[in-house]
Amino acid sequence: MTTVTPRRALRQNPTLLGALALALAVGTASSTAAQVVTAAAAPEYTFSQVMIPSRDGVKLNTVIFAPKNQTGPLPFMFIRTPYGAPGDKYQVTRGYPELAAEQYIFVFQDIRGRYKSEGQFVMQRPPRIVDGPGPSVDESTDAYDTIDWLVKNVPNHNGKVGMTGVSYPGWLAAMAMLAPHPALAAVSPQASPADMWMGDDFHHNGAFRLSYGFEYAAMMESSKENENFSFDRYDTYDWYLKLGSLANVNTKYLKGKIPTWNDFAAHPNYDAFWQRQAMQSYLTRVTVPTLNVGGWWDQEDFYGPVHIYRTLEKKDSASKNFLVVGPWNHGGWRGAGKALGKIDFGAARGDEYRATIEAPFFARYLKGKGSYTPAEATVFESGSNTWRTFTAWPPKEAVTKSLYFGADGVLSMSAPKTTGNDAFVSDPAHPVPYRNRPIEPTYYPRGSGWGPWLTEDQRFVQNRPDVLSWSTEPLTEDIVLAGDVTAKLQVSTTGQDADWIVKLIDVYPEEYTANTKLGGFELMVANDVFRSRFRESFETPKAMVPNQVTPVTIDLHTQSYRFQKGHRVMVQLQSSWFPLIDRNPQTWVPNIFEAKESDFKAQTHRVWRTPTQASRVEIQVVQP
Ligand code: PG9
Repeated sequence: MTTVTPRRALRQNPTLLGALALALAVGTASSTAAQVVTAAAAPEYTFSQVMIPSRDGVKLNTVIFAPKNQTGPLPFMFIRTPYGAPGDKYQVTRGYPELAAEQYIFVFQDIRGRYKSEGQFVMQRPPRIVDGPGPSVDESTDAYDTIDWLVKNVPNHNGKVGMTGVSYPGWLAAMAMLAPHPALAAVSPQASPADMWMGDDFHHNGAFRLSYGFEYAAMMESSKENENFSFDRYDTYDWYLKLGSLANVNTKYLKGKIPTWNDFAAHPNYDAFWQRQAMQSYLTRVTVPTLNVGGWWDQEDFYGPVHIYRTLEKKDSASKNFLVVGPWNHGGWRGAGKALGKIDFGAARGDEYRATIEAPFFARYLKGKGSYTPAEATVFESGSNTWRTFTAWPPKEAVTKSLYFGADGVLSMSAPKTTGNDAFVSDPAHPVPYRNRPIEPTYYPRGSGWGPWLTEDQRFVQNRPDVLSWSTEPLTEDIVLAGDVTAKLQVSTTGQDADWIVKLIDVYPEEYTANTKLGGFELMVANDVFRSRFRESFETPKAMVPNQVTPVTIDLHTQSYRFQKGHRVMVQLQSSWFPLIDRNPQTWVPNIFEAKESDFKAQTHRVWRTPTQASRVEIQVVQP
């Protein structure tokens, strides 16, 4: 039996406050100073539904909401989605209250092959090669053809189109700007993935995101409309463990019918399949003003927005490419965004962002209203809970400091003076859970722990024998992380492959008077996984030599975070994160999707601290 997904409901009715009237004093001296757009009195709409033809004849279901009290020509706000175009105005008034108040003609479209649109769905259809061989359509041409139809057929518009969307819709917005229609005047890709193998939904550094990859592929490709995989138990940790080898997915459940799962299994390395899908190589110019938006604790697509920003920034001679990152999970800025899990960010940061950045950005570029230009980089500094702006990201003034792993669990800024190692046994039969059990399916039931898991208190694994940790003394002054975080490990294993998961953590003081319930809380600030087989090449994996000390570098991405005086900085290291990441057999198999049960073996892993080759986490910091 299958369960109809609440995902569509989530997409269409995110937890929003409805009409907002914000008069915000945002952050500190370095905060964003911008025109505030209020969201009172969202208008009523004239609703129409049309099948818009694309160049190959496939018709795309499109719904148009034109404000009834429209007094003059308006721009379009165009959102393409695989999750079902809305049938009522609430997607507009609740999802985009400030833009609704500002007045746009809202247009939503089902992409080809999904919901009421014709054609074949292809997961993240790779862009066509313009004027080259291969298909003549892609998501960019579908956006182009629709915009062309809109400007020719819908009355009372001003000739300008904006596009936005979160996640898959964000990616679709980014695709539209590759070869934009002349009417496309501004785009805000939000939480858009950029590279599914390197760092977004499906893999991180080649380590397969099992629970997400499996559940998302099944949800999207079991039918034209979202359809969740039905688990036979509440705690999916048990289900995935019992599954055993990934080969069982097709044998027992999907039966070869889900193309994306088949692609996962057929392309375990960073081969032409993944490279062709990754966005980086297509981002060769900034075609329209681009507002890239992401969340520091995005559990799905954090790699994407930062990489799209950084890639475009290299070509941004006209200064039209901007970055905003706030204290949110996946799409958290479409709601109030005041808190995530137990962590409170002091005010409704999502409301602030939408009113003071997003609405003025579109008002300027689509309506010629005001002169607002976003700062190059607007980032929320969690810890101190302030918005900060920078002229570059990472900031030009940031310097790199090392946090060295020492003996007896000590983390310090001094390199070790003697050689040693910390060892643990990693047993694939008992993988470390990535979040507190029970681990509900990703998107249901409502309140599944998936959304806020990156802010969970890491004490839940602290004392496991297969989780190492190093910690500083309580800080005597603030450390302000503003920029990149990189783990540089020296490791060995008795096996031939191993995963390394590194977590940079803020440890709250035991007596935390601001909120006694958070005393000693361990908040993850940066993290990621690396699969050893890819240490030299993502295209060509290579076994580890048993017991040979080997360097492994892990990109822990980027952050803006103030470790406050009195807090401690901690690094935790472990070798499994289950079932977020599939289990590494730890013996050599060319393709883990084909591993046999007998290939999975417990191994001893070591993390080395040699004066000349010290394991450490490097952080970019600015003056407190
Ligand atoms: N993270 C989802 C996704 C985007 C693109 C491809 C696959 C998955 C989403 O929330 O849309």
